[in-house]
Amino acid sequence: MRIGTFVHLFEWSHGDVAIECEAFLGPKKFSAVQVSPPNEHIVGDEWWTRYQPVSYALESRSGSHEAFVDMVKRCKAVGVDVIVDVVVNHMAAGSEGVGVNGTHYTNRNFDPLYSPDDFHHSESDNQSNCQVNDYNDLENVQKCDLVGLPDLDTSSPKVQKTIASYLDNLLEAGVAGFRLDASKHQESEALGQYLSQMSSTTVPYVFCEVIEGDEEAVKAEMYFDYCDVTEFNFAQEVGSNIVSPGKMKFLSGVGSSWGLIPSDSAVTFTDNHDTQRGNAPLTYKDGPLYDVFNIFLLTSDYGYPKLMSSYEFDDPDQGPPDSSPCDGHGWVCEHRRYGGLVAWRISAGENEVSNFQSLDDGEGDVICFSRGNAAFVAINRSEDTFVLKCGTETNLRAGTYYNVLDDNESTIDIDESGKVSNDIEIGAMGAVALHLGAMHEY
Ligand code: ARE
Ligand code: CA
Repeated sequence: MRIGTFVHLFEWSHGDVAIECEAFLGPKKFSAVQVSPPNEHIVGDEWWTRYQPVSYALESRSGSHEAFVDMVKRCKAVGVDVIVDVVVNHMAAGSEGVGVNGTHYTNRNFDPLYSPDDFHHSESDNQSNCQVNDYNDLENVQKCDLVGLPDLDTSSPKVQKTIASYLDNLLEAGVAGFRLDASKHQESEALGQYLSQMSSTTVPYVFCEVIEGDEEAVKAEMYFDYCDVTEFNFAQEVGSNIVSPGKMKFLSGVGSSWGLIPSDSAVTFTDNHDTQRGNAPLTYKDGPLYDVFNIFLLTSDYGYPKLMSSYEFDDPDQGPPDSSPCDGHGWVCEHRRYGGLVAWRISAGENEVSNFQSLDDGEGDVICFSRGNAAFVAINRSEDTFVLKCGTETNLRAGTYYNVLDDNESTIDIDESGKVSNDIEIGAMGAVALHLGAMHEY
């Protein structure tokens, strides 16, 4: 079971990530931060320019090589690992261009890294390739170009060596993990091969971006030997029980019995940088209901949760604001709202969900559960204040606890038999979370 929590600081600059590690992520005990691809990419204001690599120089919209190394060092010093978004399924599209670090490229030619023969290509013409257009066909998904992006031949020894050396460079800078972008579009054995060619003695944490669609050719389980895998169905399945009222009561036992991949392989999230522009059930735009979803994400015993931290957007292509995050100018900073739950998860540890109760006479909007004797949460998804009755079982030992979702402003007493000692009001779309690590008097 994963006791950690990580956060994707989407499109934050290296300098701002370093500050956030020191000011918030470290003190709150986040295990890691996922950063946007740090390597050279095409020029442009859109966020997705970062997914079109031009070279593996660590120069990007987020900052210079020097700033990158400084960020990794500063985050590490406060106990926060840096997970890099690694884009190696493909390179930049187009017949010609220049990257943000001045590297010039032409169609399928990225001197000195890759030449046209290092890419999958048509039999008769190394300047063109098929397009990904049939998700039922493994070859098509893995060997054709994804949205027009020249597809690297990841089974080629030369390409594998080049990728492994990029990964080694990242580890040398102190990076602790990788998100392998578009893993679904790379043969899993080939992905395993380049990972095994790294020479660094550091063993990174690796997770693969695989969106397993119904009836599609690529399955998440093909990757389990090499990496954890993004479980996109967690957001869909759990989200649908949060979006509609009356269904919170169904959230006991989220896991394999729901058709999800094994918990130990799953990276979970409510939304990510793609789905918040696509089919996410809830995003920051949904206000308190989205908070309920994130609170469930972080208190669930399933998967390794990743919080999304966004900037506000109307246009889905829009790049990040030109200001410092979390100062109110265009950044959402969702992760700041749930900092207390990171320590809650650490207290909950390996304990599975127990004592799951539906508290509102079958209405199904208010639930509570415990994680062993270490942590307890009550979530009110209704539009009204709910009174958590004196006498509700928590499984906690007697004492006075802070509600960690309330910046420790309020305290709650638990009696000798593990029950709530007084009636407690939980606001609409609110929650109370208590754990052994946040007791008032002990
Ligand atoms: C941009 C333009 C395109 C243009 C292209 C080349 O938007 O119009 O053709 O450049 O010039 C991101 C953006 C893309 C962007 C790309 C490169 O989302 O719009 O293209 O960067 O700049 C599939 C993949 C999955 C992928 C999603 C988006 O399987 O791997 O599509 N996700 C990752 C990243 C993205 C990133 C890329 C991959 C590429 O997280 O941010 O793209 O590096 C079903 C299927 C899924 C499929 C999904 C959506 O659910 O089962 O497999 O996901 O539909 O199509
Ligand atoms: Ca591919």
